[in-house]
Order: sequence, then C-alpha cells, then structure tokens
Amino acid sequence: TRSAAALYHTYAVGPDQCCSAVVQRIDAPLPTVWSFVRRFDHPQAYKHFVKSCHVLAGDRDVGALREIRVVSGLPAANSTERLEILDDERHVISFSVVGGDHRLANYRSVTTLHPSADGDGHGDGEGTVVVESYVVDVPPGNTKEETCVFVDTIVRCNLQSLSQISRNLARNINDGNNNN
Ligand code: A8S
Repeated sequence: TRSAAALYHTYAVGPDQCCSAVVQRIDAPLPTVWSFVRRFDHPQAYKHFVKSCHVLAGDRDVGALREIRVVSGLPAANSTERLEILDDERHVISFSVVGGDHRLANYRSVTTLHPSADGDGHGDGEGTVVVESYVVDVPPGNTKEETCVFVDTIVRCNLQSLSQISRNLARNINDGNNNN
C-alpha cells in the first residue's frame, strides 16, 4: 500500500547528508524482477559497476555482509555492505554500506517492488514499479546536489539494467510456454 511504501522510504536525514529516490517502471512481472533484486549475494547480475561479490558472513539473512569490488574508472575500489531488510512477502530489500575504499560513507538504500497492471502503458500485460531510495553522507568537498547527481546516476543505471534483464527473462519464459 501507499503508506507502507512511504514508511520504508522515510529517512532521518542529518545536516551533512542527502537523500533521493529513483523510480523505474519495468515491463515484466514482479516475481521475475524480484528474483534478481532479492539476490544480496549476487548484485552483479544487474549492477554493472560491480566486478565481483563475496559474502563474508551470514549467507542471505539480515545481518549478512558482502564485499563488492567495483569496476575501474570509478572513484572507488571496494565496498563492504550489510543486509538490513529482506522481505519476500512485501518485496523489500535494504542494505547499508559499513566500510570500504570509496566516498559514500553511511550509504543506505531501500528498494521496494510494486505490481502495476500495465507495465509499459500499452495494455499488454503485468508490469512492476521499482522504487529505490537512499541516504548518504555528503563527502568532504562536495555539495548535496553533486552527491545526489552522482548517486542517482548509478542507481538509474542499475535500474535500467534490471529492466533489461527482467524483460529478457520474462520473454524467454513466455516463449517457452508458447512452445509447449
Ligand atoms: C548500489 C548503489 C550504489 C553503489 C555505489 C550507489 C558504489 O558501489 C559505486 C561507486 C562508488 O563510488 C561507491 O546499489 C560504491 O550499489 C558503484 C562503491 C558504494
């Protein structure tokens, strides 16, 4: 519901922090999209800036830790991240950054999935709306605006890539069914 989503995407934002949210419509059923989003141990399936991911502790339960390595060309090398929420019924996942060699201290994000009757507005099937919000410290020497532009760009890239692999998987599943 609207109020539950609002609750998940509400943050206490400190004076030297910024927060924002990115919304992406995906023309694929929610279970297909969720099958990628829920994989705390495998973010590289759709996050193209992630070169590798190793789970350090806790497998896939709340409190699990992963270390990701980032592709070259970004002002970052690696990041240690903690799973904060994984709710398979409400389709909510959240992680926080707890360490690493990068500039996004105290990053925390929440991603929620919502079914939408008509994915792409053409009336040809179910779709999903993804909402991803975050809060992060503004790095020394940067403004809030610069920080939001940087992070929004990464999140938007991730969600566009999520859209693409979800639509591909949904289409393959459909083709399989039609051949039976
Ligand atoms: C995510 C979201 C973000 C990831 C950021 C914003 C990051 O992995 C990258 C570059 C950085 O400078 C910071 O859902 C960090 O992963 C791509 C290493 C944390």
